[in-house]
Amino acid sequence: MKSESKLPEDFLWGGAVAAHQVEGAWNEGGKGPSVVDVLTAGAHGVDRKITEEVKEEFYYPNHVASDFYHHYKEDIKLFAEMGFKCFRTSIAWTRIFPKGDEQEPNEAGLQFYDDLFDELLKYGIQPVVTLSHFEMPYYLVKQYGGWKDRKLVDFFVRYSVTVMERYKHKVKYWMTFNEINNQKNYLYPLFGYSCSGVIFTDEENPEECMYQVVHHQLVASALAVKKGHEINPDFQIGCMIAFVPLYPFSCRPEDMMYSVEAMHDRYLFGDVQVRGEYPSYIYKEWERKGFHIHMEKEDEKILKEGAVDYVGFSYYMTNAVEAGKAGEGNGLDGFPGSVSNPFVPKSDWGWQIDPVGLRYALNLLYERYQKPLFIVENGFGAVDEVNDDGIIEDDYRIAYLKAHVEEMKKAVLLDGVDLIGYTPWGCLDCVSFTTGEMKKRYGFIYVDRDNEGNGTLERKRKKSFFWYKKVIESGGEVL
Ligand code: BGP
Repeated sequence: MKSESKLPEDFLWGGAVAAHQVEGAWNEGGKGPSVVDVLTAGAHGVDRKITEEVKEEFYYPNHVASDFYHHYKEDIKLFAEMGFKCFRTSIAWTRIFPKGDEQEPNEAGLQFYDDLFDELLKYGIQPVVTLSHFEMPYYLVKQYGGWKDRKLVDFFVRYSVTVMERYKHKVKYWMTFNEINNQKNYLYPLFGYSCSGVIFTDEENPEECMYQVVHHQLVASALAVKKGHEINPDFQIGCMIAFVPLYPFSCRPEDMMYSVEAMHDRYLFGDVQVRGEYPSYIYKEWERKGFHIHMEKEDEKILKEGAVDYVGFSYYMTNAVEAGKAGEGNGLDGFPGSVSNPFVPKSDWGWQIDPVGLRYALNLLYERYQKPLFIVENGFGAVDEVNDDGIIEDDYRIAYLKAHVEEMKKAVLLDGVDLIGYTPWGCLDCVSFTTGEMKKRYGFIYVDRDNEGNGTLERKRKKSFFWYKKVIESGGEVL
């Protein structure tokens, strides 16, 4: 590929975070508690705990996080300095509807996002907004059992319409549910709980229950898309899937076929959101397993009318699968047949580092859906050290991102994939979702805060900050 290759002028370079991982101020401005506000800190290898209520003796990292709620002006100024064209964040549902089932929204919460979006727009940075990023109102869990209850569809739609109406002239790019397919990891409670507020009872078949819960979300997502288009026909509303392509471990036909079957897990919810209907393989699976997923008469039509405009996805890694092997995968992925891939290295957290896999992912998704794609998360979680001169030399992060941007460029410039933008995850250091740690950092901007909550919250530009600035300035030419 020619080194002078650039991505198009209107390519959306930026960065991504989620409200609960950066904002803090968990009980300010009339905000109600969300599921993550009762999640304790975890640590390397130790799961985060779901508590019943906030208890003094526990530490809840989200309560302060990076304190973006109070620092957003300073942070946005730094994003502008890097040349961001867009910034992906989520709206905390509990700032708008503190309990989730109210009729009227909380004006202070709405005003906060008005101010935040205005500040971004002041610098010509487009907000890209996720409606639900792992943080539904906790009250809905206690009162209704989370997304098991179909009433949640109405509550979510009311919330979505409220914010889409309010910000219709400020936000063009929306996404409904973050990494909706993570719920396929239903045996890993953190995902099920934070995505849908569901804790399975002993009487339930967790897998069947997960499909019911996700069906409610798919209906809610489709209704939000449809109503969003009525509010402003220029809206671009996407799905957001965690895309971990699964390679066959070998060219043994059994491994190849197993990888195709296994990939159904990756595609399922995106298939519904993009094509507006459930794919044939899932009906067969439900039949085999004897699952009955309750659907209302109108659901088929709702799903059809609420197909998304683009496919947002996160890409961190690939996995390999071997037919007949119980998993020794990376823990997070949890796919039963996943095995270590000897051809790719791993991060300290066991995430396989595979830049070529990003080009592969882009090709797979574009071939399948023929819709614009948006890489809304990608990045390298690492422990950063501030050296004696106060500098953070995160060359490992630069190397990771450089290699991924190179492959992303190939997908666009050589393969013709229609890619809207690229927003590396955790552009501002934030709380890690899976571990609850602060020390697993992704940012271009360092935030002085440690795992125990110590630190001044001061912001510092890392070496990667200056690198990314040049990348954006040159349209991806200088890497
Ligand atoms: C994705 C989530 C993000 C984010 C990211 C990195 O699954 O959408 O919220 O946290 O992963 O994961 P972690 O923070 O656990 O390293």
